Amino acid sequence: VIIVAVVLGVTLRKETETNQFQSVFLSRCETFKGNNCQKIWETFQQAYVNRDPCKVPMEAYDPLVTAAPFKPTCNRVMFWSKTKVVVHEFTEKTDCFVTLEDTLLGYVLDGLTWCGKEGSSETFTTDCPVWTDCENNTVSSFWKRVSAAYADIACGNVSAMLNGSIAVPFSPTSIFGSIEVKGLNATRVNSLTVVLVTEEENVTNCTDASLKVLQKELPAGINYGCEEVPESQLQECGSDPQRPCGSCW
Ligand code: N1C
Repeated sequence: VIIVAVVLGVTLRKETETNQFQSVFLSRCETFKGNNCQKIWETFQQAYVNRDPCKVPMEAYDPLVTAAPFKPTCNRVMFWSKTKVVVHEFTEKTDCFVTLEDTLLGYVLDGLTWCGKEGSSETFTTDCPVWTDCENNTVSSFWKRVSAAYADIACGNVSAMLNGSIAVPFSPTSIFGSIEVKGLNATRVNSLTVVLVTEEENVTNCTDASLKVLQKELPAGINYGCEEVPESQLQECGSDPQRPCGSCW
């Protein structure tokens, strides 16, 4: 009886882990109208279920990107690196900019952890490998794949919020540096404006060496600009929803 109870208990616990994750996935997905969320969920799962969580390449999510495609977005795309809280505080308040987390796939998976296991059809949300454990892990490969898709649909003038309070605001190994910058399509994108968010104690400014590296990495034909914007100015700017887009810096 004890063995049966333990086996049953473990099975039930696993089922709830999958079910809990699935219900978060589906309820977040349903907030975007006009999508087949059940189909998107099934396509998503196929990327990692029954696989070694360290052997999920970014291509595993290709069918997902096909099932939930990104729409071309001109002049509103906002990338970011090491500014997750500030950028979303800002974009939440104005309709001028769209981050990946404002799109269906970015919104659904933001802040979540998931992985599969060989020989199992479950989704696990604990003990999943992270970047430092292995490069091709379930979660990093997802962000790399959707970031590539997001860069690919960017058009016109794009922006990137970087952190002026750290020594190296542009890192070529970040997702922004390694995937998004290189993935911009010069036939569609005119310019990239770096919004370097500064605080009272500025560590860097627009003349920073790492930003020279960024300019070099930018595909030929895309113009570059940089604005130093104090965090207080961002907050002020975001608090006035009537303010015209593009007047914040
Ligand atoms: O590696 P980063 O930043 O440069 O990646 C940020 C960059 C943004 O422009 C987004 O479009 O890549 C996209 N992106 C996300 O939208 C995202 N949401 C949550 C990348 N990563 C994202 N995450 C998680 O934060 C994910 O787990 C990843 O590893 C971090 C990236 O943080 P970063 O180093 O500040």
